[in-house]
Amino acid sequence: MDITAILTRLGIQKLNSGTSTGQQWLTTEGKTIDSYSPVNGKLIATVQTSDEAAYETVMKKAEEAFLFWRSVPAPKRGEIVRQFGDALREQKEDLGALVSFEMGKSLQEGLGEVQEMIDICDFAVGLSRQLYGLTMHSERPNHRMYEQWHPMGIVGIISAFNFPVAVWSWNTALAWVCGNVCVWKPSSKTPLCAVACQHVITKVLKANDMPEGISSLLIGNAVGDRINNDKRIPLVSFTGSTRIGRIVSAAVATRFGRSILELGGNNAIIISKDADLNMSIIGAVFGAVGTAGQRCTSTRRLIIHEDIYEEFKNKLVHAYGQLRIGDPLDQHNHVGPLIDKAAADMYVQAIEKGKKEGAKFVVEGGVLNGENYSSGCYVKPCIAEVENHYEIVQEETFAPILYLIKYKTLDQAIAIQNDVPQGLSSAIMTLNLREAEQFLSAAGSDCGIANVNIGTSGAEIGGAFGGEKETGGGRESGSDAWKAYMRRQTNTINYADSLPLAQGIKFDL
Ligand code: UN1
Repeated sequence: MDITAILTRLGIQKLNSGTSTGQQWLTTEGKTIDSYSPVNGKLIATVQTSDEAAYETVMKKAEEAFLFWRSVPAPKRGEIVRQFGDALREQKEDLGALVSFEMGKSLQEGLGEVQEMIDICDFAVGLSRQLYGLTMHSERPNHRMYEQWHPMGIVGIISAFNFPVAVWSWNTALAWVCGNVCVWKPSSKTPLCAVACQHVITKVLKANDMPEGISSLLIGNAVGDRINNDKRIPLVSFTGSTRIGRIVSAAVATRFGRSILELGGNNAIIISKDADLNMSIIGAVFGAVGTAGQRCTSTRRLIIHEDIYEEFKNKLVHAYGQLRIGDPLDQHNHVGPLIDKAAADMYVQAIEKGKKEGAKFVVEGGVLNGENYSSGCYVKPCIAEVENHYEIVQEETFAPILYLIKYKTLDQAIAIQNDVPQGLSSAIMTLNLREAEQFLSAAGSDCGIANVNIGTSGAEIGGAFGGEKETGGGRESGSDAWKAYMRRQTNTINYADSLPLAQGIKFDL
């Protein structure tokens, strides 16, 4: 794969030249971030961070752009998003390859991520004609009541490395059709994916004579704090760890801003004795090792019925024996690298902590060495038998470590599934209708996502995405998640020739 050619086609040129390229993000001047590929450990490019002056310039442009954009009819805003989706279709191969190379996920998953962007654009275009409010009957004669949804202003989007482009697009496509403008702080681990997306949208905005402040990019960790504390940003959508999410949420709440939080998961699949075991193996293995266990929806725990526990465990161990680990751009490999060496260290520490607490590894882990693994980021997916209360099992480790837990009754399995601080995704594998319905009932899974005969990851964009408890409670993407990006206004109109008061109150002068 010729990464320089891909970057050039994406509008990112003259890498590492040491001189300004005319694109504000790519230079070795000022404070910079180096983007290394976890695929081969090599430097891809150096990106300039946004300093205070750049931040203020972006915010001024965003404020100005909002004054214009909020009055553009929503279906016209949808037309811009439609063109953005089309531009993404044209650049899908290159952008997917860049996602794969900079983040380390498989090429298929990189392309899948760009597909999610295209899909959310289509969804948002339709939505731009469906920002419906309700009408109500007034208790007063000759009065009309209804509600409208208005844009909020500048939306701050802080996204994570694991979905370097899709999660931004879920937020931004909805925010735009709702009439907001967006400032985006991507993960400092994947800045080039963000620069590439910014190029795509900038071209679309230019071609339509739209203000550039509709979509802005701000790079560097300091920007996150700035966004969280900036009163000019009424809504912050944050994707990342529960630890940082707690800080974001407190900072935004202190200034009475709104936040959408999509934080850690600790997702489990219950494998019933009535499950289709072959389907369950595929769901469990993809859930646990896909994206090298770095999705917030990754399967972390399998809660397996005691009658099939040994059989399922053996099948799983066998399946793990077939996994090919290596260059994610090679379609023969199943598992690519972790994002960086620090992530590999955290994986090693989690295994050690698990062992101290009593975890029994049935497939051992370890960091891989050798020519094909020179980045130091490739690790072996592993499996351990544990008890749910172990500290390490209660935490989210962003790596392919899968925990096995045994159960006797479905009530017990559901209790185990719910007995973690997080509440993002969950699943049951069963062909038994009663079990499936119990799992989905109010007394069942406490997660934002609950699936039957599907794994925990790979949600479609059409549903609302997010979770409960320490996952933060936010919802993004499909269904009516758009409402979080708008302010609701209740309007009462009096067309009578008198002024009757509500609740029958009399006030005669
Ligand atoms: C995330 O890991 O932050 O459901 C998002 C999935 C993907 C999105 C994951 N569609 O696995």
